[in-house]
Amino acid sequence: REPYVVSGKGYTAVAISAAAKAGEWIKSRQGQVKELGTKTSAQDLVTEVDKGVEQMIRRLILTHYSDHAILGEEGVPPGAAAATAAVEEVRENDYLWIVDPVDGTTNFVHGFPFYCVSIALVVRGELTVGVIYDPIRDEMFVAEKGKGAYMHGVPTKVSVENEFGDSLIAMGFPPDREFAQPVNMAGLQSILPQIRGVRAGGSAALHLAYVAAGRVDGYWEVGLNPWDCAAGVLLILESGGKVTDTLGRPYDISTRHIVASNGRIHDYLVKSLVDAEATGYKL
Ligand code: 2AM
Ligand code: CA
Ligand code: CA
Ligand code: CA
Repeated sequence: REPYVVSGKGYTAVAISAAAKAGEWIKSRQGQVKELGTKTSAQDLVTEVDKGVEQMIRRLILTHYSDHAILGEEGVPPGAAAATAAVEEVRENDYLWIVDPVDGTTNFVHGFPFYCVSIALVVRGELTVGVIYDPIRDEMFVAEKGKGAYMHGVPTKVSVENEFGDSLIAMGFPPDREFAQPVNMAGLQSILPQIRGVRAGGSAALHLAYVAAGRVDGYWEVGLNPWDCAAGVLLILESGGKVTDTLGRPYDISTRHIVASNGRIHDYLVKSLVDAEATGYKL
C-alpha cells in the first residue's frame, strides 16, 4: 500500500521512507535474532536489529539533512538521567529528529506481532512531523503539524467515546521494576475497575497511534522516553485528541509520564492517577 505524504514536503517523505525501509528490515528478522543483549536490567532487551536499524535511519536522515541533530534510543546510554541529558543537549539544535528504531523490542524478540518504528521531527522546539510504521499490518501513520494525520490517505480521528465506563484504555509496563512497574500497577488498580477494559500491548508508540486512530479511547504510562512518545503525540494532537503529563499539564519533549486520550475522557484518567498517587511524580 502506498503511504500518504500529507503535504508532499521533504521532511515527511524522508521520515516515511526511512520508516518503511526500517519496518521491512525488522519484519524480515522476526524470529531470527541470534544475539540478545540487555540494557538497564535483564528485562530491558536490545538486539542487533535495534542497533542496525537505528544506524540505517540515521544515515538516511543525514544523507538528506547533514546538519540536523538525531536523538535515537540506541545512541543514548541506558538510564533516565542519560536520556534527560541527551534531550537537553540536542534541544539546542533547530532541527531535531527523534528515532525509536524498534518500539516493542520484547515483542519482536518473542514473535508477538505488535511493534513499530517511530520517527519524529522537532523544528525549533515544535513537534512538526510524526511517523509511526507497523510493518506487520503495513500501517503507516503520518502526521504533520497543522496539516492533520493520516493512515494511507484516510484521516485518523480519535474516538467520540465520552463515558469513562465504556472506554477501552491502553497502558504499559516498562522494564523498570523499581520505579515504573509499581507506579503503573497502582494506576492499573485505580483505573481498571472503572472502565470496560485495559490493553497492555508492549509498544508505547503503537498504542499512541491507536489512540489517534480511535482504536482505544485513551492511554497512559509512566516512565517513558521522548523516542517512545514524540511521533505518537503529534498523531494524536492532529487527530483531535489530547496529550498531557499525568498531572494534566501539556506534553513537552521532556514529559516521561504520559496521559493521552480522545480528550473527552481525559480528566477521568488524570484524576484516577492523581487520586491513586500513581502519577510518577512525588507530590
Ligand atoms: P522499547 O521496546 O523501544 O524498548 C513498554 O511498556 C514500553 O516501554 C515500550 O515502548 C518500550 O520501548 C519501553 N521501554 C523499554 N525499556 C524501557 C526503559 N528502560 N525505560 C523506559 N521505557 C522502556
Ligand atoms: Ca529499548
Ligand atoms: Ca521505545
Ligand atoms: Ca526501542
